[in-house]
Amino acid sequence: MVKARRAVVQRYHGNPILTPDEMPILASGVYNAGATKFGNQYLLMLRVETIEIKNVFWVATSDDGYRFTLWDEPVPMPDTAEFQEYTSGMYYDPRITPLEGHYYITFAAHSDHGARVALMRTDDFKRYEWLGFISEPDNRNAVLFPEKIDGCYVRLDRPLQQGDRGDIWISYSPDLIHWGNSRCVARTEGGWGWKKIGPGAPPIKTDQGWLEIFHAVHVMAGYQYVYHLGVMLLDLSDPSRVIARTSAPILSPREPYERVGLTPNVVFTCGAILEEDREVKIYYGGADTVLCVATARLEDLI
Ligand code: M1P
Repeated sequence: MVKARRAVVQRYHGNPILTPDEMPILASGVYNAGATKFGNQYLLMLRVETIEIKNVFWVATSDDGYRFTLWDEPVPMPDTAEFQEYTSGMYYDPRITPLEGHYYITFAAHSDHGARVALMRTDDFKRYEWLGFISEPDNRNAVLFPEKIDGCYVRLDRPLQQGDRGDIWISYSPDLIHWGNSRCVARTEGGWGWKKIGPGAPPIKTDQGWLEIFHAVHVMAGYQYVYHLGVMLLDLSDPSRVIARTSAPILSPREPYERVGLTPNVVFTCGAILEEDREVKIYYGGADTVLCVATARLEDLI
């Protein structure tokens, strides 16, 4: 067995980059952010947990990808009876995909019906168009591919199976609303991902395939869920085919801000940004409490 000379993923020395204390409202957590480039800025859409344990989304922007300014108000959400019914528990984990000149946001909607995937669209991150719920329960962690493949919109998600298990699935759509032709892409396996695996950041296109950073969960001592990050490469023209998948996590909870918080021992990503120089910035939540960033070389991830 050979010990790698250095980790593929490097934590930013200034982590965490956002904490609840910096929020304009009283918050107990700010984490799991969708990420994109917006004009010449970095933009995060953050999952924020208020001290009343209610969830809101909040936008923050930055010139350098590390120092973020929080906007003054939360993201305005729909106020329809349908939206209220299916988000009566909470809504969380926004993922942003630039697609055909718009920004699409998928997120989880939770109620006593279970968890569903919801979709909205924006051009300016101020006004949002509500597009509806795009799955039945129990499904979440949906990420859209940033382009059509073979004439279809494509997504990965994580339908939940019996016993709180989950695999990564793929579905196709002609219009982003109606989805089908679903099949399983990757199953739980190994010591660090035997309980469930799910899509993390929206897929990144590379010459060698779609790069998908995913979360993987194992359970310690019979009850403690531990969330890691892994990476897999999917075929460019048939992303239901896995070309390669890491046998070890690329990031596991290790630092105090990843091990102690609202939910201990969690690193969880909803967004990563590929830079022109092939550095990948991976934004991730630490212990469901703070927002962190880590970097990797694209070729190392591949
Ligand atoms: O507490 C860890 C994560 O648990 C849920 O993720 P999942 O549905 O993948 O198990 C979500 O609440 C997520 O936000 C949270 O970080």
